[in-house]
Amino acid sequence: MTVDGSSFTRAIVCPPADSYADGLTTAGLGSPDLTLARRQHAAYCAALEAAGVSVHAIAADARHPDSTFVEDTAIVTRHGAILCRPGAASRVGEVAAMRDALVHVLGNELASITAPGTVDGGDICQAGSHFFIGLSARTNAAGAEQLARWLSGHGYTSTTVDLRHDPLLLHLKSGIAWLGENRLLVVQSLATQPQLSNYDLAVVPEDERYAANCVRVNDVVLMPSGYERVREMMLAMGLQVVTLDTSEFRKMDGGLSCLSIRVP
Ligand code: CIR
Repeated sequence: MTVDGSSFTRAIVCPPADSYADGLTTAGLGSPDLTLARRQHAAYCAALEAAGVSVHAIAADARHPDSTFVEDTAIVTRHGAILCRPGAASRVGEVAAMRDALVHVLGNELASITAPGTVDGGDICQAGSHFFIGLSARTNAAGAEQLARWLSGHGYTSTTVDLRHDPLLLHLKSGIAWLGENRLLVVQSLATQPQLSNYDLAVVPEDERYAANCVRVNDVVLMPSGYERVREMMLAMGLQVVTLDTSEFRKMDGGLSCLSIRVP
C-alpha cells in the first residue's frame, strides 16, 4: 500500500558545497567541518537508498552555501510540484538548479510561488492529504495563500500554523514531523496549536527538541542520533527508526528533512 506523504521512490539531494560554512546560521555551535558534513551527507543518502528510495544528486554549487538544504526550494506531491520562493534573499538563486532537477525527474513543468509571496519548503509539513503551512520569518502570508490555493487545486486541504511566537523555530518542520496515520511529533510550543488538536501528539522533551525534525520514508523514520528519549518514544509507537549523525548540519540550523526532497 502506498501512503500519500510517506511513500517515496526517489529523492533529490545536493551535497554540501565548498562554501558550506558561509551559509546562514544562528546556532552558535561553531563552524562546520566540511569533510565530516560530506561524510554525514553520504550516510544520509545511503539511509534513503536503504529505505527504498533512489537518490538523484544535484551538483554542489559554491555560489549557494545553503544549497545542501534542498527541501526549502520546492514542494513535491504525488499530484504535482511547486517551486518555492525562499524567504532569505541569499537563497533565492538555489531554485533554478532544483527546477532543472525536478523537470528532469518528473518530466513536466512546475508551478511557482511568486512575489510578494515567500515560502520555504521547511515550513510545509504534509500529513497525508492535509498540509500544515508554517508562517515564519521565511514564509509570509502571501506565500502561504498562494500555496494553499495551489494545494486545494490539487486535491489537498491545508491550514496555517503561526510559529513566530517561538524564536527557536526556524521553520515549521524544525518543530514538527508527521509519523504516519494520525501521529505527529511536536515541540512543546506547537503542541497547543488548535490546528493540531485532532492528532495524536507525541511531545518531545525540551532538551531534545532538535529531534522533532524527523522524516518518515516508507517503512522507516530517519532521526538524528543522540536523542535517546525521542528514539524510545518512537520505538514505543512501533516505528522502525534509523538514527543518523547530523552534527555538521545542526551547526547551520539544518535538520534531516532539509537535506532531501522526497518524490512519490
Ligand atoms: C538557512 O538558514 O536557510 C539554512 N542555513 C538552514 C536551512 C534549514 N532548512 C530547513 O530547516 N528546512
